[in-house]
Amino acid sequence: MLMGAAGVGKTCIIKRWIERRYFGEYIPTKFQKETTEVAVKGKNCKVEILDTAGLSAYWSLRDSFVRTVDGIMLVFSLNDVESFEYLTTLHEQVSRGMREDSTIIIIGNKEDLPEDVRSVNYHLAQETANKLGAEYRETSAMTGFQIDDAFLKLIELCMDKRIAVNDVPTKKTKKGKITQCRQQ
Ligand SMILES: Nc1nc2c(ncn2[C@@H]2O[C@H](COP(=O)(O)OP(=O)(O)OP(=O)(O)O)[C@@H](O)[C@H]2O)c(=O)[nH]1
Ligand SMILES: [Mg+2]
Repeated sequence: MLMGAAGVGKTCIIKRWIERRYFGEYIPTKFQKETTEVAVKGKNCKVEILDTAGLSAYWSLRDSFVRTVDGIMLVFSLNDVESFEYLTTLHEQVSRGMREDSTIIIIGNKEDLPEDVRSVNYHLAQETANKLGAEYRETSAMTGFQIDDAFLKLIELCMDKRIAVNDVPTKKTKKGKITQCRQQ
């Protein structure tokens, strides 16, 4: 699921990944689902991507799906400091609602823009992501920069976390009964 302020590029990021093209026109999203398939760690994965609204009128729909997803991309735009500041609030809300075995990655989009219009520097964004315990990637839906990497990283993290949280090893008792034990 992609979340973040309006106009940061969530829909363009998805279109770049799935359709390998840049869709530059801005049409505000209400809520939509896209599907694709990708090989990760030698396994074919069917990936469902939820594209959510930055506009607050549609947030109730967005928020009702938080608990259902394996991974969340929190997206801000590198030339929009308010969209970056909003991430901390969003992260707090999402962390309360999401499942224990789901994962968050933070994305600074519009990396193609020149330095003079950039208002969030790499180190600040990386430091914030560290504090929130999330990976950070800078992407450009326009050029395709790190788009594959961002999605593949999130999918890998989702797979690893799911295994770590849900892998409950079994052991045999003296009577041969199988019991489950949590890892320490
Ligand atoms: N320069 C640049 N512009 C981008 C990039 N990605 C998106 N844009 C522009 O940003 C605008 C908004 O992109 P969207 O993908 O529609 O934004 P969104 O986050 O889905 O917006 P909502 O659906 O309203 O939440 C578009 O007009 C794009 O042209 C990028 O990587 N670089
Ligand atoms: Mg959109």
